[in-house]
This record gives sequence, C-alpha cells and structure tokens, in this order.
Amino acid sequence: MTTAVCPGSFDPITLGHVDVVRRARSMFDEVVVGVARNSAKTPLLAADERVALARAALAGVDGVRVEAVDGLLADFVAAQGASAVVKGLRSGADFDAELPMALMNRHLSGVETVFVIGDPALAHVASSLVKDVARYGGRIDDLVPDEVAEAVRDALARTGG
Ligand code: COD
Repeated sequence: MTTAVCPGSFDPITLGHVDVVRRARSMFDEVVVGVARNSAKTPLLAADERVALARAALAGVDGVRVEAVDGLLADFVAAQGASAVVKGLRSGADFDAELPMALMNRHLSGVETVFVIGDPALAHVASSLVKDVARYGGRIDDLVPDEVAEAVRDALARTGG
C-alpha cells in the first residue's frame, strides 16, 4: 500500500486544499492530511479546530485521514510509513516557497516531495485571502467547504478580527 502525506497549516482548509488532497489520493492508496504549524504564521484557528474542520471537509473522501502534526514534518512522514509528501502549486511563487522545504525534508529523512498543479479555477484561493475577505464582510462560502465559512466568521468575531 502506498501512503502520502499532504501537509499544511490549513488555517482554514479551503477548496484549493481539498482539490490537492483529491489529486494526491488519485496517485496513492492512502493520504494522510497533516495539520501542522508554520512557524512563520500566526494561526487564527486553534490546532484542534483546524483538524476538526479538515476532518469534516474530507469526511466523504475515501482513503483519506486527518492527523495533527506535532514537531517536524519529516518525523511525522516517517511515523506514518509514508513514501512521499504531496504539495499543491498555484504559481511560480508557490514553487519558490516550496523548494527549500522539499530539499530540507529530503535532507532530514530522505522523503521525496511530489508537486501537483492545482485547479486553475482555484488558483486565487488561499487561506490568508479567505480570512481577509471574511474579516471585511466579504462572501467566502464558495471558497471553502460548507463547514468552514461559519467557523471562520465565528473565530474572527471571537478574536476581534
Ligand atoms: N491550489 C493548489 N495548492 C494550494 C492551494 C490552491 N488553491 N492553496 C494552498 N495550496 C497548497 C500550498 O501551496 C501548500 O503546498 C499546501 O497547499 C498547504 O498550504 P497551507 O498554506 O495550508 O500550508 P503552509 O504552506 O503554511 O504549510 C507549511 C507547513 C506547515 C507544511 C510547514 O511549515 C511544515 O512542514 N511545518 C512543520 C514543522 C517543520 O517540519 N518545519 C520544517 C519544514 S522544512
């Protein structure tokens, strides 16, 4: 059985992420979605909330499970018995950001990173933009899975935006 890890901060999970997970699942028998911490970002949603939303969003996708990542992604990938990391690319800017991470993960544990090109119709969808649109009262319902829009609005109201 082949297993891949789809990692991200998923703050929140978007339709772009779901597209990447589905593409990963078309190549691997099992996909583990790893909800991790990006030390360069301050999350809006707590880790357990990001995990719960990702689980709800992917509940109907066979062969996919969602787990929290504590610590290094390279260690998580090894612990899951996965043979690859799968990441999505929207643009050359994504590639520039992803290349050093892919090289570092390979340096740490030998794991390879596979890049998939996301759906161009979702190329504008990014968690940071989703939060910004919601912050100023814009409509995000067609950018995120059903369960997510309300959770983002609640979190923004709770934290004062
Ligand atoms: N279309 C296609 N791909 C998309 C889209 C879209 N619309 N939206 C997002 N993506 C892709 C991104 O390009 C990325 O590949 C992936 O989805 C996840 O995106 P984010 O924004 O949720 O996650 P990031 O980029 O913040 O994730 C970074 C990690 C959390 C994976 C990284 O910081 C990490 O591995 N942290 C754990 C600690 C660690 O090991 N650090 C050392 C790393 S070398």
